[in-house]
Amino acid sequence: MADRTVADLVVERLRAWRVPRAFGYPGAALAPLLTALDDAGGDPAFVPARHEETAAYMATGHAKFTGGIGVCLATQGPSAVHLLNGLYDAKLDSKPVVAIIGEDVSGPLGGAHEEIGLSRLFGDVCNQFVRYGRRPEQVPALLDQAFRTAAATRSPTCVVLPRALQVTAVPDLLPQTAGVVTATPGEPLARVLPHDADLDAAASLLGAGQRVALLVGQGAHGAAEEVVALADRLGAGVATSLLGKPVLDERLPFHTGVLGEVGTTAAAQLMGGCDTLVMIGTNDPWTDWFPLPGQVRTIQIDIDGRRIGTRYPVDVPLVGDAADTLRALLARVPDRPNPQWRGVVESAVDRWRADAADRAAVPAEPVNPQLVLRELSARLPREASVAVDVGSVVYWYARHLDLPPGVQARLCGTLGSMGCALPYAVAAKLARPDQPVLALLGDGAMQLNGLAELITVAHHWTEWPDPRLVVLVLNNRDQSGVGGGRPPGASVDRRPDVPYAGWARLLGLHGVRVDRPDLVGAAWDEVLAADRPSVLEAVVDPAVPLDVPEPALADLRGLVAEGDAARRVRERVIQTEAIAAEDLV
Ligand SMILES: Cc1ncc(C[n+]2csc(CCOP(=O)(O)OP(=O)(O)O)c2C)c(N)n1
Repeated sequence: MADRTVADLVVERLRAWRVPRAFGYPGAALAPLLTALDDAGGDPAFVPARHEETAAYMATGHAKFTGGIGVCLATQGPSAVHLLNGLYDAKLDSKPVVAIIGEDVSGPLGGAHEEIGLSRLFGDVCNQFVRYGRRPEQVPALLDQAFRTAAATRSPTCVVLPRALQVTAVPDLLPQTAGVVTATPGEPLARVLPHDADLDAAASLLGAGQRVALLVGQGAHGAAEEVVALADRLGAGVATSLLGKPVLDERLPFHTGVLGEVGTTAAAQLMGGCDTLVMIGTNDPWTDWFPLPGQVRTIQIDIDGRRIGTRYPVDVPLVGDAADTLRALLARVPDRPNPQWRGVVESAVDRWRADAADRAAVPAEPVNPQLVLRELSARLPREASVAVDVGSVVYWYARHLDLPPGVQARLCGTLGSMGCALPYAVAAKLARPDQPVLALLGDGAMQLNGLAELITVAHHWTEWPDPRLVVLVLNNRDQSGVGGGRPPGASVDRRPDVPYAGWARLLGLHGVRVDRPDLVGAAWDEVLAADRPSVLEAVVDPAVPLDVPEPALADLRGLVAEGDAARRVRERVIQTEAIAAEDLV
């Protein structure tokens, strides 16, 4: 039997961390590790992508859809550079990913073939942990530390493994011999709860509030019951961040929908009218749609103390798990329903829902993209996973797709990088091959990464018990970069048209092109019943307006009144915007 090598050790550590698959792009500097993965018989599997960027999105998508740690592999130089977007997505949306880079630089350093400064390149995106493996006995603990740091900090980490190290033979490592640190997989889960005094302060702040709004983010996953209990206890209205959309059943009568530019008028009105704001597990960047400065008293619940106050001034910070903290709060907050405020919120929700239906019914040339999302809403399988790209589709997803409880939907929320939906969908499908997956994207995102990753879909689909992976391409031929809403004109370059459904058929998949509003429902029925993955290409109108809700802060921008109060308000506007702008850099 061949000697056990460091590459075999790496595979063992991946297994110890229960990594089901690693996404990547092959290359010579990774060859020993890829051979070891080949020998591993699929435990873990290696999933090659068409591009390192999409491999990194797959790893991040895996983390987003499964709650596990994503793993991506690349080689030095250009291959490593390509990982960056996917890793920044993980960093900005707080997801654990481990990137393993194979390196094989020969020749004079400082200009050798494919030589780049990997530590510096990854120093920002993986600022919690970037390390080189140097000696075989370091490798198990090195990987454990990369995994544990990624999990504990909810961020990407990076390990560089020189090819020469990967091929080094290792004896069976003895525990705790000199220079050897024993490896320990697994992240010990801590229960994080705020101090009693802070919970008491939050309860008394809530007791004094008359018009309470809850803003729910992705950190509240698993806390839906507690959020609804608190809303009912206080007669509060609820809005979510874009990432928090799947947390709560959107059919609740006091659920105003997504807040922000892509969101609903009802959510903007909720923020405009409340006097008390409870932010739960959210790092929502759309601060212009938050209540006016000085309007509310605020509680923020977040498991990560570093997130407190980064988006909005906070009166009572509560650092803790969302569900546990809300339960502790519920034990202190008396029943104090407020039918009048609830009534105001519910009428805003009713008005918004009627408005949304009207918007989707407006005739367009040829199809209104909002109609396409509404027709899906009526048919969305309850066990589906939905991956959403960046572009105008986010607006339609946020406003028109009702997610039944249980449906998972994920997007590149904070980085806002195009080209993520197809790789996310692949990761979601490989994690749950017996359930349907949808990817929703524009023609630009399809051309950026989608066309290529459809090849990955075509390569894998016959292994899936439920072969449905439906790719919706909103083909508006618009290249303006603002995601529709501009009438085509001389200054707007048109995106080259591509037969997306035809490309699917060429790959042996199913493809449907729809350019009539009355056929959209039937087209959805067809792709959702297909016996293989499908592309539904909807030819939609680029001129449909995005209809951004009026932001709360807009009123203040034109403020001309003089006096101390006005100056203080202006200062807070500037301060709030500076915080938001800084965070978005
Ligand atoms: C990687 C990347 N490149 C560019 C952008 C800027 N951008 C945001 S939306 C958009 C247009 C998206 O086009 P498409 O996918 O066709 O969707 P549409 O909005 O036209 O429906 C662009 C260029 C981005 N967010 N990410």
